[in-house]
Amino acid sequence: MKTYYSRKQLEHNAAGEFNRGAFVQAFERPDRALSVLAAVEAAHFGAIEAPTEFSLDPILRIHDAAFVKFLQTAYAEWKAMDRPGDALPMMWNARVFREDKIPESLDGRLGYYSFDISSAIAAGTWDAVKAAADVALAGAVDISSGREKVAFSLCRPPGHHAASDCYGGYCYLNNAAIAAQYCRDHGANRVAILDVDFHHGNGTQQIFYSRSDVLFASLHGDPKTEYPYFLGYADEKGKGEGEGFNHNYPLPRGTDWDAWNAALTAASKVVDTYKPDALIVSLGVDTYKNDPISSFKLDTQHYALMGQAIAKLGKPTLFVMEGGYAIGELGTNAVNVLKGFENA
Ligand code: Q9C
Ligand code: ZN
Repeated sequence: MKTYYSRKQLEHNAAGEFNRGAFVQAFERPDRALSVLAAVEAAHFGAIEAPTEFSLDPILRIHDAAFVKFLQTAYAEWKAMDRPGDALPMMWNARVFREDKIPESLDGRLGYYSFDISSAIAAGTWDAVKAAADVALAGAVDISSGREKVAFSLCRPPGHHAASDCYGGYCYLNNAAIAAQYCRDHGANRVAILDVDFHHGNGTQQIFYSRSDVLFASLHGDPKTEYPYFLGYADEKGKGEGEGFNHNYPLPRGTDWDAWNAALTAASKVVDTYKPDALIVSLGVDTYKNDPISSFKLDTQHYALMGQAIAKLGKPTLFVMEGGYAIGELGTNAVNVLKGFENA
């Protein structure tokens, strides 16, 4: 299996994040990518390549142009105002304001374009998120052209929380959505996105909610108790043209492999019935029992079973790395999915 990876992705390095009232080391840090890279190397999977540089066009098929511009300039604007540290929002549009005004000031735009405080914009953020999108696109080229049956895009920062014009949850550009759209624009009539990250992929859902050409199926912690709290319920089925093409499987705290696998079987049926030309897997392994910010109980050996089940769908498949914060075991768990897929 070919892996795409870019060292530029290490350049996003937040000074820290707020967790339970304390400013702590960022959970989403450069070491995450290095953990996965080391495990891929140790598995002798085949070539690990840097992506070619794509233009902004495939990103702008998914994301709003002013939003992308904002991501590119926000840090420089922050520093031009002599602010310390990373650019962080201090206020959000919380239902009680009007939504048709984009503020001029940077503080206003930080609040307008984000949904949480956990996603700092630091010096290298834009270069890293652009590289991660390129990593996803390189994999999309391979599977949409038929050159490869499967590929792994080792993306970091992750992407599935990023909506068309809103960032958060450590995500800035939606790598999986950008890859899915690239496949649509290069021969695939239908693309399915299977999101196995612990958290609901609210950004991916929002992007494709009114569309029938990209199916979204997500297994995740129940938003009643888990981040991102405001989306991911089972009754979110898609709207208009997209009705019936969005499938959420919220699961309770403490969910173990058996219960998780039952939901995977249900989601797999939905994907299979859809008959996609390509499958994108939003591969988060924060379902792991020792993940520091999640509450499922999957163990290392279960990730190979997950990969096996995904292989049974028999589709050209692109794995796009999302979350996973138990950095010591992150690489092993992610690569176990890939091994399970390869050995199926
Ligand atoms: N400060 C992904 O797994 N909540 N994102 C953090 C601790 C944010 C997770 C709470 C969790 C985002 C891609
Ligand atoms: Zn996650």
